[in-house]
Amino acid sequence: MATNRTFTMIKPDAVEKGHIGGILNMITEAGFRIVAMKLTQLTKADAEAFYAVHNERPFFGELVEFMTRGPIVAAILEKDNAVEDFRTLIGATNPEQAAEGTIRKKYATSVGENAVHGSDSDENAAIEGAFHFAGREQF
Ligand code: FUP
Repeated sequence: MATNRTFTMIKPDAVEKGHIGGILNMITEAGFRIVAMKLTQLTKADAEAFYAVHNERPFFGELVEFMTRGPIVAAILEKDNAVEDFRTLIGATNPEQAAEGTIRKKYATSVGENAVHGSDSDENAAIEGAFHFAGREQF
């Protein structure tokens, strides 16, 4: 299997509640290697660009407001089959539908405040990782 990479954010809700350590522990226990990581905060323009695919949706304003309200942890993760396996680890967007043992089941509170992001394709993982990290920040 090819080794590949995905991009994640620990979102403002989870950072506010002190769940950075718990979430990183679940990520590393699941076999992901952290190849880049930082605590940062999205500007309104950053969030609008990151979620541009949703800009016609009714929740877009709330999503941008939420994602900019405090710091996030941005990280690039490496593992065989990283994108798909990380989507499995985080669970469904709506925590009520998230499987037992997933990050969102444990830490998310609603569809909007759902604790973590995970890229949905290899192509988006590369775009999202490059949005946050220079080549020399990726190990
Ligand atoms: P996911 O890939 O699981 O993060 O989910 P989506 O790409 O479908 O949605 C991106 C973000 O939009 C979610 F993390 C939360 C937000 N969202 C809402 O706030 N309301 C919705 O009904 C759907 C998504």
